[in-house]
Amino acid sequence: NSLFEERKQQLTARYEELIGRHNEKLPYGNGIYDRYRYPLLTAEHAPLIWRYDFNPDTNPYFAERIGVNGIFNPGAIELDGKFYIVARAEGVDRKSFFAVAESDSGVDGFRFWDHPVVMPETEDPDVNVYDMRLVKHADGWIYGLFCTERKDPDAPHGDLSSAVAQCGIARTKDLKSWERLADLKTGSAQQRNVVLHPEFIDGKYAFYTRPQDGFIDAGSGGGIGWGLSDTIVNAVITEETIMDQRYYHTIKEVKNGQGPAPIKTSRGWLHIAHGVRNTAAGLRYVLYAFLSDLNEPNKVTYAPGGHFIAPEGEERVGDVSNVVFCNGVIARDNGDIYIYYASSDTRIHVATTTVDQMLDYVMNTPEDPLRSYASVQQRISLIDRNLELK
Ligand code: M1P
Repeated sequence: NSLFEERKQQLTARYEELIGRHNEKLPYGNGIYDRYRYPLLTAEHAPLIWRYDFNPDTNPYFAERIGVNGIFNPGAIELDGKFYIVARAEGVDRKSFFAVAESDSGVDGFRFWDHPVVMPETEDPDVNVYDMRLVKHADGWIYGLFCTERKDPDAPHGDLSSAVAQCGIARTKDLKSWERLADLKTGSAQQRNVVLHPEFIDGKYAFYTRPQDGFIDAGSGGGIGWGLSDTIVNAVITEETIMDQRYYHTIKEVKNGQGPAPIKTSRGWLHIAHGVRNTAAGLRYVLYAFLSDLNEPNKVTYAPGGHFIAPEGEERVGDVSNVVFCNGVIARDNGDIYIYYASSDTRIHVATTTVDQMLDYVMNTPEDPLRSYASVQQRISLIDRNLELK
């Protein structure tokens, strides 16, 4: 039938054009990182075979059968010189799943594999899984730590929204077959944004955590936590300490969370995290960066004030507007860094920088002075030094 054929051809051509689109660095930048013109992955990048029934007998209109709502919050890893993203794909049924896309350049040409990741369940099936942090661990495995969400069994009758978030753990050698391990056990009722540190600490597996009282609200908890486990199979953290706290009137007043696993540099571990504050328009998520000690990665050594990436332009609008979120970064041996971040729970972007630029940023940007008067003093000191140089 001609309608079927016409639509199939048009959509296939449009899809290939989208995947083949060359991306370009935007001019000027801020000396810390560069943004790019186009998002790398959007719902439109989901393969047509995921969404359409290609049989004209059962789909005469070439209609979308199982839609995709968004592609966001990606984990990222480099394997044999190729760039891989494990994206959070969200169907129109609101369920998220993981899907691998690969690219040669890291800034364009990302194409999804035909099949999404089949993530095995535990005895207590996940209702929703999302936000995978990929880590090449010193033990030789690639780990994917992610949020597993289930309905709160203690929610009062009629409350169909309360959920329990915990950290799911899986490992792989090839991103294709995944071995699911037991969920991480900690003392906290809720855990999201849990990240495995790439090296052993005192012979143990080390985790960045984010304990919370409630599913959305940090309550009396929150902050980026830290804990050790003897094993990764049936991992348990018995002592969780907060290494990066929330703080009044900062970009991380309401909550914060570790982004990807930190990058090892000569000066310390380089972290990218997200900070959240509340506004009349709802929660605002921005990214911030900090450095921690090489031998004690839970000791923060440099903490620049304010955000490092905030939503701009089209990034500001989406399913959950005014959000940037990052759980994937690739640091190459030559010092180049690719920061994969998502905007407004809708699409994926890249920002590029280098280890040297990021170290310059974290070590030479003043800390948040926590009061307007002190902020003015900080700025006047910069202005006066500049006036002498003019
Ligand atoms: O909707 C914004 C983000 O909200 C959550 O972030 P956090 O765990 O810090 O509360 C996550 O669900 C994340 O996926 C989402 O992007």
